[in-house]
Amino acid sequence: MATPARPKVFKNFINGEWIEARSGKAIENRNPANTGELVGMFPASTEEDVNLAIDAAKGAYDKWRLTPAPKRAEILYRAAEILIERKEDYSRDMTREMGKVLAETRGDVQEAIDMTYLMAGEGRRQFGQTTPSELPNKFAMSVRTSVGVAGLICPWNFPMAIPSWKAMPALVTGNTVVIKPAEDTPLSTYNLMQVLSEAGLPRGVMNVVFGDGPEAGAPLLNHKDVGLVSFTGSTEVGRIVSQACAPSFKKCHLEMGGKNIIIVMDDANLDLAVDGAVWGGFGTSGQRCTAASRVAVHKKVYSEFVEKFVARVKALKVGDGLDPSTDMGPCINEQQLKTVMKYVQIGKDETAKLATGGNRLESGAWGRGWFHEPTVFSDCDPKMRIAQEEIFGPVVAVIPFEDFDEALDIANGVQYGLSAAIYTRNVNNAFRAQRDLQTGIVYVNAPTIGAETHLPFGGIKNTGNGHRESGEAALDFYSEWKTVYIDYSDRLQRAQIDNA
Ligand code: UN1
Repeated sequence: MATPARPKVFKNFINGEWIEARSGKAIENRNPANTGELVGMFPASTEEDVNLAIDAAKGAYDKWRLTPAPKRAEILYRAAEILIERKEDYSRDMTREMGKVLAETRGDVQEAIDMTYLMAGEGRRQFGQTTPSELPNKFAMSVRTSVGVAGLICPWNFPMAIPSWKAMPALVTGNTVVIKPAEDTPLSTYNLMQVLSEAGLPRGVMNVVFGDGPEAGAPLLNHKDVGLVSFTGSTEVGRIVSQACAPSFKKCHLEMGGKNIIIVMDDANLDLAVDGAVWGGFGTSGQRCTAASRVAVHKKVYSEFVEKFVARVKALKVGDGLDPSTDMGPCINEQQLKTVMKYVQIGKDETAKLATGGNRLESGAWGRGWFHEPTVFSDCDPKMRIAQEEIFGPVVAVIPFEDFDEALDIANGVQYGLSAAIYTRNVNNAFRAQRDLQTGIVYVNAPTIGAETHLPFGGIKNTGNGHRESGEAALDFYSEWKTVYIDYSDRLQRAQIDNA
């Protein structure tokens, strides 16, 4: 199926129709590599639009939850097939609205495809338990049930992957959805919605409301008909989301900040570790929750590592992600670029050593976008702000350490706990690290990025609130357990405790 032409002026998708926002106002979606290019105008939705979307989702819920899960899944299979056909077009759309290089936006669409297939498979699984009862002629089991209307609030850094992480498990377990994409990357969610609609998703089952967080996201948090909320974004906003969900006891999943580390031991394959640090630190311009924004290196190999790492970082080509020779694209927007510049100044003031980078790129074509040099600070103290706070940009802090225990203390000495990596050939240290690193994800001899869709994704400490996305773990968030006892004895049987 060929990709349909995308309009320039977009609408919300509510109850199976593309409709204008009540406010009549729009938000510009511009290319961060070339701000002169307008990708599209998207609705600036408000509470009225969100309420309409929630009503539609509520109206569609009973029929959808009663549709057999394997039938729900067939729609997901079809959606995945269409995504495969349109992968190239949607990847290009994504690079234009988000800036990351084409190889990475292809990966983003691929991640959506993988997640859609995975969750389609769950249509025929969603296993519960059957177990003996303590009483004769009695059957005991547990089944997953849907929750209701799911409110999904998405970030801009994985514009199709993360909406699919949330929408696919929500849909296959029988929930209906209202999704609010990030205002910087609405087109990729438009594309995903278009595909699901063509794949046969019934009207009202998934609704898209475009707009910003306070106007179009917040109304999802307080609405009595929303049963669960999933949010990916900053820890600061996550706290607001959590508090807003608390009074009505909404199920609330939060995926927030990270300050992920790569530990390089003295027995590591140093070239491999350099490869990992470059990719982990500067892939997606450092704009991943899982980005390796800290690299801790054993003193014995410190100078050799820094020399090799800095040489590789200096050679990265920054530019428009549609150019195949580009290694790293721009920051997502002006505000994010300013945050990066602010932290570079903080690093200098803290007297970290600026090993490379440190400047906005403004000459020539760079001047049209939000570009920043890939930047490395070396000789960092682990307590420095650049080694503690999430920057979400192309800035890496390199920290020397004396021994394994100190490396672990550095790794765990931050408020976040998403992803960590260790490069070592010592099996004992590898196993100790996977046990003692306080993160939801650990890599050995691989960088902090690159999570696969069929395993749990998420973090501890100020990164998460106890739930996981991806894999079977996602089903635990998007469904409720129901325990069912069937007594076929034809008499009142009291449970063991009531007969004691
Ligand atoms: C994110 O950084 O927000 O593991 C998600 C990875 C990707 C997902 C990252 N598969 O880097």
